Amino acid sequence: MADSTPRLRVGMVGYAFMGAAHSHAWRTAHRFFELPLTPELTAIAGRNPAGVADAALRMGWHSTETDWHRLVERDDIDLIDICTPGDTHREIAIAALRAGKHVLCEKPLANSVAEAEEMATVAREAAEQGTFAMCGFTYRRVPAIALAKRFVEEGRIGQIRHVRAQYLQDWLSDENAPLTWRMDKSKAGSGALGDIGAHIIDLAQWVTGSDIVGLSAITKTFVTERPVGGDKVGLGGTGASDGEKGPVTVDDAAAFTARFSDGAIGVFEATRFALGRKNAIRLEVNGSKGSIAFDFEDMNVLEFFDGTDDAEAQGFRRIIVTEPVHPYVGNWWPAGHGLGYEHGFTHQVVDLVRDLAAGAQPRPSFDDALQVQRVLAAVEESAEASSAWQPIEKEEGR
Ligand code: SOE
Repeated sequence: MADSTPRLRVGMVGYAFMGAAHSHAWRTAHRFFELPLTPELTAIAGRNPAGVADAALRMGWHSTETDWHRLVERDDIDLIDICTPGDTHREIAIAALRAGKHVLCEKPLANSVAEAEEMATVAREAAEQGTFAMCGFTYRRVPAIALAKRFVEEGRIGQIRHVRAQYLQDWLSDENAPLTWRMDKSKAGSGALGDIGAHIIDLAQWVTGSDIVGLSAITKTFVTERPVGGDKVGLGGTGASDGEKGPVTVDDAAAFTARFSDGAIGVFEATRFALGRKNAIRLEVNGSKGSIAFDFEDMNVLEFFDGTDDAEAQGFRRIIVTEPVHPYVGNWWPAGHGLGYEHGFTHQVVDLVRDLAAGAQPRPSFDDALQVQRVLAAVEESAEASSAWQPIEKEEGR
């Protein structure tokens, strides 16, 4: 029988790593979750005609464009999904919103606070007309992280005192790993800071429900030149190089201490040089009543310490977050079977589609992402000023 659910016709820009993850989510969400709108993979855009045609075939898109402007102009598209490097986000997002298309934009929102402010302003105006923008901080939708937030909201952690957040990768540890766009400030805005530090900033603020109000930071570029010739898509590139080297213009690692609006203190670290750590997003929160700890390398588990338990029975418990009562999990497999990296993207589509159908602002909004951008900028400013304390302006739009 034909599916009579109205369609959400999606146009995606970019088809590398994030494009593949988003395509999977658009294809999958309505097959596991009941959605008020069925996503349709209407068109995909990329500059290389052969590359985009191949991507469309592999990822299930119905048509292609070689210029994103065409995608934005098409009247058979309801939402533009931006999966390109940060230097293109502002222009595409603003054009799409002004054309009356909803937007999902990869993180970090932009390459500077000024760009992010402009995007947030246009998004606020568009929201008044019922056109919405969302930023893709997908890890919010990992069930164990969503459960951590639920525990905070239920008061199980009490008054939060400490936030410890790390995002550890190691794919640049090898000094001969080739140069890619992620090491080019003009394309990526910053290095480990914006690429992965942005995720832990967003997670820490979202889980605790409290904003970073000031910080002191250091950044470091360990390897200042790398072989050119890497591909432009994945993380490590092809490695094909004739010995020529080019400059790395971003940070390899960033670390900072922070104060939160609710009085908690935080310690943050983002690096691509933590040899042996592949995608270790670690978040630990200690409060007056309990603690929670998460590590993405064991992503189906949330550790929880309940300080109200009898002293003799106290200890961190390891909650396997695969029960139907846990966030998002009931729509997938029987308990204990586990979810993976891609499910966060699928849950992002689920929440986005439900909000759009309800005429509600999906979160994280561009205002939420602008606040993260202010923290990123403060880290860079502090690092440049010998770690001087940087206060962070409160984001009024949130
Ligand atoms: C590369 O460091 C990267 O792909 C990030 O860009 C993603 O946001 C993160 O989820 C995984 O690592």
